[in-house]
Amino acid sequence: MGFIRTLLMKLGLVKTKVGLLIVGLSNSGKSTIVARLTKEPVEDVAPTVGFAVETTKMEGLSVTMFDMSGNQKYFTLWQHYYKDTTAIMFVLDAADSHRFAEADAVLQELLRAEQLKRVPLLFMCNKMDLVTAAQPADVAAALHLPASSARAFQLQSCSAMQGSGIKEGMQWLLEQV
Ligand SMILES: Nc1nc2c(ncn2[C@@H]2O[C@H](COP(=O)(O)OP(=O)(O)O)[C@@H](O)[C@H]2O)c(=O)[nH]1
Ligand SMILES: [Mg+2]
Repeated sequence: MGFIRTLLMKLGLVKTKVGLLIVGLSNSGKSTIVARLTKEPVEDVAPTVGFAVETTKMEGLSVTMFDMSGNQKYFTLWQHYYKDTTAIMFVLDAADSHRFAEADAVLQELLRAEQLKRVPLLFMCNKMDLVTAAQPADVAAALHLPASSARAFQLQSCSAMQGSGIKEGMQWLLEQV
């Protein structure tokens, strides 16, 4: 983190709290990414029922993570968290191309939300350790990722299993808040 930012934080001039909304289909790897960020063993991650909330310290910031189920029946539940959301992470299982259309629907729902219009979004192209994983360019096309938009947007390849790409993605995201 830059010296100026640290100084501004000490002076109370920039935000020190981040509300991170984590969304994606079930089984995409959201909770495994959260476990990576909170340094819990990734082997212990169990399927999430409904949602989970965890707070961790990163880059001097207090990051509260709302790990939301991607199931469409929870759409209304997400909305309760929009007002506290200052950053969004969308997680995709890049190896599960059968569900790209479903993931696209969830993502478009999120992009449409008026309250989140200016909130930076990190798109995690997860499970890149699998040989069957789609390439980021193909994912960008299948999920209609914005080529340019008013919102800060970044596509990051990662493997929550191997722990690669997570730190880079989060560094970018936390610089945007
Ligand atoms: N191969 C591989 N498997 C992963 C990766 N990330 C998560 N998984 C596995 O995918 C399954 C679902 O992960 P989980 O974090 O529970 O997904 P969630 O439903 O989105 O929270 C688990 O069996 C994880 O071990 C990854 O990067 N690579
Ligand atoms: Mg989960």
